[in-house]
Amino acid sequence: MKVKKIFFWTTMAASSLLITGTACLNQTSAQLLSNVSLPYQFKATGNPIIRHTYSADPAALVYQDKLYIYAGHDEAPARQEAYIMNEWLVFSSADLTNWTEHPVPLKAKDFSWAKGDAWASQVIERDGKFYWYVAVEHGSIPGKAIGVAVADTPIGPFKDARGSALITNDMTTQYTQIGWDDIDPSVIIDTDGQAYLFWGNSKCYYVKLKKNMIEIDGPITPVKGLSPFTEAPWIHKHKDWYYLSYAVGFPEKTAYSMSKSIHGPWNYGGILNELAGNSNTNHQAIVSFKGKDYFIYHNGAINPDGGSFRRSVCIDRLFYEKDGHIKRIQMTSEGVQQTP
Ligand code: FUB
Repeated sequence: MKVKKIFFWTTMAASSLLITGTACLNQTSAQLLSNVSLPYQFKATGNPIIRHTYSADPAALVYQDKLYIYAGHDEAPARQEAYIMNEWLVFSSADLTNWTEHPVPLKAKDFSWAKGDAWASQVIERDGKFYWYVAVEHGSIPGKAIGVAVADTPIGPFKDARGSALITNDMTTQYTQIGWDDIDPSVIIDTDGQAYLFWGNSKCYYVKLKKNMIEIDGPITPVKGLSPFTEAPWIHKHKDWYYLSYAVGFPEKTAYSMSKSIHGPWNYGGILNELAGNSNTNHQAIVSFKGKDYFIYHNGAINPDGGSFRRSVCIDRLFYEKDGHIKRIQMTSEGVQQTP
């Protein structure tokens, strides 16, 4: 069993968190230092759903009867206003109330060519293998890069699938000179079997992936019609609409565009989510699970030390209009109901 150290400041009432795992968190203490054994079981009693550790940039995967959430781990100590993110975390639930945190399945250092920064990511399944697309800082090509890890199960163990980055900053300098545009990968396998990778900061790009899921298969193309795009694209399909949701402005709201084709044209659908409390970023995943649709995001709501660099994953309901538009998300502190 793997043991993870958790440093957690909190003054929340004991009743706000039910822990059924091997560690018991004293919710009334000013500073909490405890060891949590993984796998670790806990109950979500509202938003944020994860309160024993900080979690950011959620990506969701439904596999068999479970929802998996893959998140970056915010490790910055209280009052340090910069990201410290070395690893990704995975959580699973069959009912959105009872959750398990699994042993850490992937770290930035698992990519030998990467320097660090376990930023946003997404996992997708194809032919029984699980592909995890991640943003990291490249070790030798200046700027951020996207790598891909592979596993035989949704909880790993994952290993670098290529031994090199899939996307590097020099592949997109014709579109923007910044070094952090190649982040926030989101992936989809279309109904005809073609896989696509979307990503970006300031500019949103997409590219076809080969069937092996670890090589690109064509030119990198900027996505048009998303303005003003900041980052955090999430591509998904619902009925016969493609949706590209993404962060706009800064601090970030979430907006979306929709199209009948994955190649566009993308029509702006409006704001989907307002500023997420106490966090200047707002990174979403959208998923259907057991007949309902969910919006999974992070905020900085954990007191007193949450904020933009100690973020926490939340889940609220998402509703489509009859014409395919998406209703604005209502962020709640109660969160979602337990699924049957
Ligand atoms: O977590 C690091 C970065 O912050 C992500 O890559 C962005 O989407 C923003 O959430």
